[in-house]
Amino acid sequence: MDYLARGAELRADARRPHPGATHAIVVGMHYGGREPSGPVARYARGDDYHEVMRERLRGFVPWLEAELGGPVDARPYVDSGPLLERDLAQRAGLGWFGKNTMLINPKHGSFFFLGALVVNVALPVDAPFMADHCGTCTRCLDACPTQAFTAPRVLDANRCISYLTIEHRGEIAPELAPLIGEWLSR
Ligand code: B12
Repeated sequence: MDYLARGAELRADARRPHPGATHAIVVGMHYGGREPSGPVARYARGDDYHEVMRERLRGFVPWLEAELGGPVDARPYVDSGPLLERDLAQRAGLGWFGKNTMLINPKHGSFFFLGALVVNVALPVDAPFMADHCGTCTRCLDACPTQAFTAPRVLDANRCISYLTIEHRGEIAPELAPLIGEWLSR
């Protein structure tokens, strides 16, 4: 994940990647939290979410322009740029950082993608989500097959099945492979 280091400076301020940007509209999109788990992660079962969400965010711009009565310079982000999407989403009031590092919404849980439409128009700003509803619960930490969390809200990506099956090149360490089980073969 060298790409993370490359964008570090731009990520420090969500306005920087898109010159002129002042506000962000942050959205979530469900990806089947109620579907059964299985060898293929729920998020990967449908069409590529980057495309789907970017297209939907683009489709939102004409509506916004009509509402505001003028052109809006808007750029959609779905994993596509140096933007801290979870951080923005927390600041936009969508949820809190769970112990598994996912943004959790009190009504919708954590099985949703995040996307942002960065715009150059002043909009009313929602209050950030300040509560932490995790309490003493550690179910997500305990459930991780490879024990990838070194502490609550700290993920060792080198042990994360998602990292190992998407980003990692080469052989998977022999001590991790059995823990990944059938997910390795898909
Ligand atoms: C790299 C990456 C990964 C890596 C590393 C993930 C990690 N947790 O470090 C890997 C490949 C392992 C991965 C896996 C997954 N990912 Co991912 N990933 C990303 C990506 C592209 C960048 C995240 C990143 O590292 N940014 C750089 C660091 C510095 O930022 P950060 O981790 O967000 O943390 C900053 C802030 O959010 C904040 N912050 C974070 N935690 C906390 C906690 C507290 C208390 C506070 C105050 C602040 C704070 O401070 C940090 C520094 O500024 C984002 C998209 C994006 N552009 O944000 C998706 C993203 C985070 N992933 C997402 C998803 C869905 C997943 C998976 C569920 C996919 C899957 N089923 O396999 C798994 C979940 C694994 C897990 N438990 O985290 C979603 C999360 C949606 C949500 N509801 O939270 C995102 C937002 C993509 C999207 N557009 O929807 N992912």
